[in-house]
Amino acid sequence: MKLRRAVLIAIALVAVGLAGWAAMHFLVRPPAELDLSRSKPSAMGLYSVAMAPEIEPVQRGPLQALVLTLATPDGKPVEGAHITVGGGMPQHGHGLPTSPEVTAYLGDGRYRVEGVRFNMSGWWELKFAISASPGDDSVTFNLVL
Ligand SMILES: [Cu+2]
Repeated sequence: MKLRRAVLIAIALVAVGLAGWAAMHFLVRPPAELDLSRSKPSAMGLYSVAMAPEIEPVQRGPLQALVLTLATPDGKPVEGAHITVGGGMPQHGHGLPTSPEVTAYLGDGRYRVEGVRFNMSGWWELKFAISASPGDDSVTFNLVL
């Protein structure tokens, strides 16, 4: 009988854990005031940045690409930038499932970023660390799938 009770307690704990996990992943709503704009100044204002997914609307599942356009605040294209990509789901505490990278410079301050994948619905952040002649800066875009 002791074993049976232990098994029941274990099952109950697993059920509570699963319910908590499900609540965290499926019931949490993105913040109401989330900035979903696709163009904005970088955090320190060194760059004007625009982020354009190649296929709209952005989908959950497939690998996809986007174009990041960098300009100075007065509108001159920024060439020769080194850009790294990070991000994740702030409400889930995990990062990106892939490691997106800049694969091509397209001219006029436009950089192609490949290898982006969103494997869950919800609020995602895409963070770009930018290093070019104006200096080091970063920008974060929000997406809700
Ligand atoms: Cu998630």
